[in-house]
Amino acid sequence: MSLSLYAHPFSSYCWKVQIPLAADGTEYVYRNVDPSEPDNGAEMVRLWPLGKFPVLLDEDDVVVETTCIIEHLQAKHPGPNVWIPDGDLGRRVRFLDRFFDLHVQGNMQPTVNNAIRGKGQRDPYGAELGLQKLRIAYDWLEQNLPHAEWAAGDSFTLADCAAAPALFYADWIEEIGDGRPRLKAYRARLLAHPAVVESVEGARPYRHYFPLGAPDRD
Ligand SMILES: N[C@@H](CCC(=O)N[C@@H](CS)C(=O)NCC(=O)O)C(=O)O
Repeated sequence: MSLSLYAHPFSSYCWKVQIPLAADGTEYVYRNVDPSEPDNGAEMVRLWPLGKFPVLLDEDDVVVETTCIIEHLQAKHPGPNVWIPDGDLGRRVRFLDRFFDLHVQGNMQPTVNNAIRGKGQRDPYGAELGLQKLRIAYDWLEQNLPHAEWAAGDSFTLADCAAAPALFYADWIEEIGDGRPRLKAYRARLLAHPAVVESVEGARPYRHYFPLGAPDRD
């Protein structure tokens, strides 16, 4: 068995896959696509010309899109965790996975893009619309997260793999705040999970990459 993950330690979507790999204790080779290791980035684009990461290479099988990568891991390299349960619970997990990717990550990304882009390419209106939607997403989570440890109940699933990086970085852009105690406590539980701690610590040397300036916490 040979698994390689083309990824960047600071990338939120890479955390989403690093977390289940770490939680299951799955062995793999980390191919850091940081510009300081250009061969890895070039190889990744050969495998996946769209250049989005992470990319999982399982022998000759190129697997992309984080949710699909985690499904692949569950099917081909199962460990102690069940990332997508069967039945109604599985449907809830899939929905929450979409929620964190689309409505949390998706709505913080315009603010990040706005900060990265040069003059004349910025979109402050799109960034503000994203922040409005992000606040609505926070409020929805505050109302709808279960009274349980994790997003879909008592077990740590795909939904939590998506939630951890999404809420980690979203809070740097728009603080969840004391007005949303359930969501704030959920983020804190995620950041205490050993597999998440591994990704947070792996990203620490790259915090200067955060275009808005990383806050002095977490
Ligand atoms: N839907 C994709 C999103 C992946 C994604 O956007 N990754 C970011 C890094 S966090 C990326 O590749 N950014 C570079 C780019 O968009 O070219 C997934 O779930 O894998």
